[in-house]
Amino acid sequence: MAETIELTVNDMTCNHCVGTVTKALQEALPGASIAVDLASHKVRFTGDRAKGEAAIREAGYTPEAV
Ligand SMILES: [Cu+2]
Repeated sequence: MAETIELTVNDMTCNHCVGTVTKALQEALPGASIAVDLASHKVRFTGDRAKGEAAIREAGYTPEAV
């Protein structure tokens, strides 16, 4: 069972951002379980933390530890 990573992405401000972050994570972590919540700015995914953080940064957002 893969570990679930939880991050805060405060510069994710609308549903377009949610879509961009979700797509970036899907591409970086094929087969991962991914949940992005706009209201809480929380991003959860299974798999490699560093890869997920890099994907979020490359998409133009700032992942922070919860
Ligand atoms: Cu947005």
